[in-house]
Amino acid sequence: MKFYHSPGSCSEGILLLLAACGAEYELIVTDLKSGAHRDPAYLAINPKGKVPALGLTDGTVLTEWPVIAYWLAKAYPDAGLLPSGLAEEVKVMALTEHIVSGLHMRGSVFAMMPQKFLPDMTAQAELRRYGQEIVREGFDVLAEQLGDKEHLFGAFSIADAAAYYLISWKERIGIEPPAVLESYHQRLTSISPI
Ligand SMILES: N[C@@H](CCC(=O)N[C@@H](CS)C(=O)NCC(=O)O)C(=O)O
Repeated sequence: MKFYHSPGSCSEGILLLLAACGAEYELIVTDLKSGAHRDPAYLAINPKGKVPALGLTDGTVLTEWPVIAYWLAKAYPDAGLLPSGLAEEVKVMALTEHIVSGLHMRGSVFAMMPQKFLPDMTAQAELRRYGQEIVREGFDVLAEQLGDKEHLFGAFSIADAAAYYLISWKERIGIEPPAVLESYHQRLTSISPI
């Protein structure tokens, strides 16, 4: 497999899952800062111009964080990245989706890059505050779900890998997570391959 990754981006969460699966893959750094994701060669692989992307051995390219995570969970069942039973599985999927589509794509993107959306500085500050509020509420949801467990749903799951990359951005977002998430994030960092 080929894994297209940019350091510091959400693809770091997928790296955590690849390590948990013991998957063999070639790491292809597609650095967002240098604009490599807009190169025609990369757009031919993922026309959406985003990371992560996972090229499978049959030539299929998987995109979208929750989809790649779901595929890994199903392709490497021994890693136990999703609980057994549909009712439990969809709870993990729902929180994963909330982290990626809600807290990352709306909250953190507005908080970290308001200038991408609005030219006016005052409006940018307002959008940043709006994004921060989404993440602040999201961190509270994660802290509540975590409680005194080691991982969000007890055993390590795809939701933890999503939470891992989001919490890694706390300084750029400008929100301090609750203390319980800080120690949880340190535990996840200790199993990260990078
Ligand atoms: N919906 C996509 C979003 C992925 C995404 O936003 N990736 C960011 C890095 S964290 C990216 O590639 N940004 C480049 C850009 O938007 O130009 C997914 O779930 O994978």
